[in-house]
Formats: sequence, structure tokens, C-alpha cells
Amino acid sequence: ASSNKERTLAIVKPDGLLGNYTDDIKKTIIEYGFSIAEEKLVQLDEDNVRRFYAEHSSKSFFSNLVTYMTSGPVLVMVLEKESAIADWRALMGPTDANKAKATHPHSIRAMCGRDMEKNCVHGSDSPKSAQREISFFFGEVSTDKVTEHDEL
Ligand code: DGI
Repeated sequence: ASSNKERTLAIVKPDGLLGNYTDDIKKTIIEYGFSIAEEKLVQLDEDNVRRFYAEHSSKSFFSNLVTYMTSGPVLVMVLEKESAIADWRALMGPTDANKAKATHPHSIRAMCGRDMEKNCVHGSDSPKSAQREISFFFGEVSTDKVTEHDEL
């Protein structure tokens, strides 16, 4: 029988790494049935952030976002499971970590986020984003669905 595994891009942002939350985050990822197909530590520069968050480049908070995302290394991972995209978004919790603490106490952003900006983790928001973001960091053609018989 083939499964319909999906891939999503997850990032542990600089505050997550600095606060030593990586092990707890990875433990949670595995506990919830994801596998970590790829991972690497990256130091982003301003140009990287501009391209990665192109959709936010005209927003008022954008320069803060660039400063934050370039403030230290990030851990980039490709997570894999059935419904990986939606399930990782759910596990992260709301964008605003204060809201996460109030309404989603078991979410990752409740565990290690601080506010609307320093929210510890990133996750792709759609199959299209996942494909773009995985290619951005891992430079390969990827599909949102693979079967267990495919070579990964
Ligand atoms: O997909 P999300 O990370 O949950 O949220 P998003 O795609 O709307 O925003 C991307 C990132 O941009 C988010 O993780 C933090 C930052 N951001 C979004 N909205 C605001 C913001 N930062 C500040 N300071 N203020 C905002 O309103």
C-alpha cells in the first residue's frame, strides 16, 4: 500500500536556537509522527530574507523581520508525514506567541515564542509555498506528495 506523504519546510528561528529549544522542538516533531527528511543550519543574510519573505516586503514590520531573521543562525528542516503542511501549522500554533500561550498552550510557539515577531518557528502555509520554500533551501525539485516507494 502506498501512503500519501507530504513535505513541508520548518524553520527554528534565531530565538529558538539561542534559547536552546531545538532538542525539545525536535522531540515534539518526532512525537507527532513527522520524520525529518533534511536539515541544515543556515545563517541568513538580508538578501535571503527579502527573497524568502517576498510577500511581506512592503509591510511596515519588514525591516524588523529582516533584523530578527538575520540575528543568528536558523535550523531549516524538511518535515514529512501525511498532511505535514497543515499538521505542522497546527503544532506551531498562532503567529502571535502571546495568543498561542493563551489559546494553544501545548503549541510550539507557546513553548518558545515571545510575541508576534519572535515566534520561534516557521512553517509553510500551502503546498505551493512548501515546494517553493524547500527548493529555496535545498535547491531541488520537490513535489508535495511522494509515495513510500519513491527515493527521497
Ligand atoms: O506564517 P506565519 O509565520 O504564522 O505568519 P505570516 O506569514 O503572517 O508572517 C510571517 C512572519 O512575519 C511572522 O512569523 C512574524 C512576522 N510578522 C507577521 N505579522 C507581523 C509580523 N511581525 C511583526 N512585528 N508584526 C506583525 O504584524
